[in-house]
Amino acid sequence: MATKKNIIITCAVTGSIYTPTMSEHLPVTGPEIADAAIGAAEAGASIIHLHARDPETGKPSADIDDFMGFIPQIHQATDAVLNISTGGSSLMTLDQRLAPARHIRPEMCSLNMGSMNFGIFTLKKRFSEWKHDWEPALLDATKKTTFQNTYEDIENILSDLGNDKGAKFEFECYDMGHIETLAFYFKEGMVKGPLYVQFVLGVMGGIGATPENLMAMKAAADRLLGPENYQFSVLAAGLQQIPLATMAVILGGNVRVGLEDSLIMPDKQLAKNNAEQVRKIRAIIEELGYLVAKPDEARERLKLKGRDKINATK
Ligand code: KMH
Ligand code: ZN
Repeated sequence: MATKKNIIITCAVTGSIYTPTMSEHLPVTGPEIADAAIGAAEAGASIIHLHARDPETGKPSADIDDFMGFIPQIHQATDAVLNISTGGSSLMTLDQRLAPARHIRPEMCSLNMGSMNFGIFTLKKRFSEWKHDWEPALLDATKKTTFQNTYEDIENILSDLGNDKGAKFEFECYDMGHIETLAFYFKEGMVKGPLYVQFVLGVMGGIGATPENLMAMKAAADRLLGPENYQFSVLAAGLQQIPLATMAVILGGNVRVGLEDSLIMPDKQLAKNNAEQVRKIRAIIEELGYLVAKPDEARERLKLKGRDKINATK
């Protein structure tokens, strides 16, 4: 973008990668996810990226009732943009993954720009005892499954959630080819601007979390999409979360933090909650002389349909 805008902080509060054994602070129940989201919004996140979990076991869930255990509360308590995942988890079918966003008709949802290996099995060796049997089984499953996002899947999501239900997308790009795919749909006119591109670094199967890779992703997006057509955000997994988010700010982008992407703080201690990560990146943003964007600025810049147009009830 030509002029420097305030920084949009997205907070992804629970996700489907980490499991309850890995951190006692991972939000699991409806009230926990609602508290996490409200705390993150109060700390300065303008977009909240949401997955649900089974409240008994913490297993990733695509059940609308589980989403409704926190959506109304967050919608009532904050004016943050609610961004519903369409990625779900590796054990869900595409229809299961899309059901929550189809119901909620959110202002934003994620759209993963290609099929890929999505390995989280390496996390298994860090633990010997598990709170739930599903945890090691889910990690193992990622050795023999792919995260499916075919061209047809992408087109169905663009058409159903975008054209029909008015959502804008967080385009999740885990590698250069995903930016090429986004550029293809942009040039075809199936994706309309302004684009919000999430550079995802550090997922095994995607590009690694290094400064050089982030520079290369940005250069590819500038060349393929045109700098005037997109805004970007950076999500880096694990310990690189805050360093690469800082680099995103310096490069003119936006940031995503939250326990979906990293359970820890830069000092390697477990984050006690999502707000702690939001406060950390906000302090860095402000130290660097920038401001954080409020939700209505995010709405305006991303041309979102408005918080009154979502279905935040059962
Ligand atoms: N878990 C992140 C690496 C989605 O929800 O659609 C990417 C993500 C995918 O947030
Ligand atoms: Zn997600």
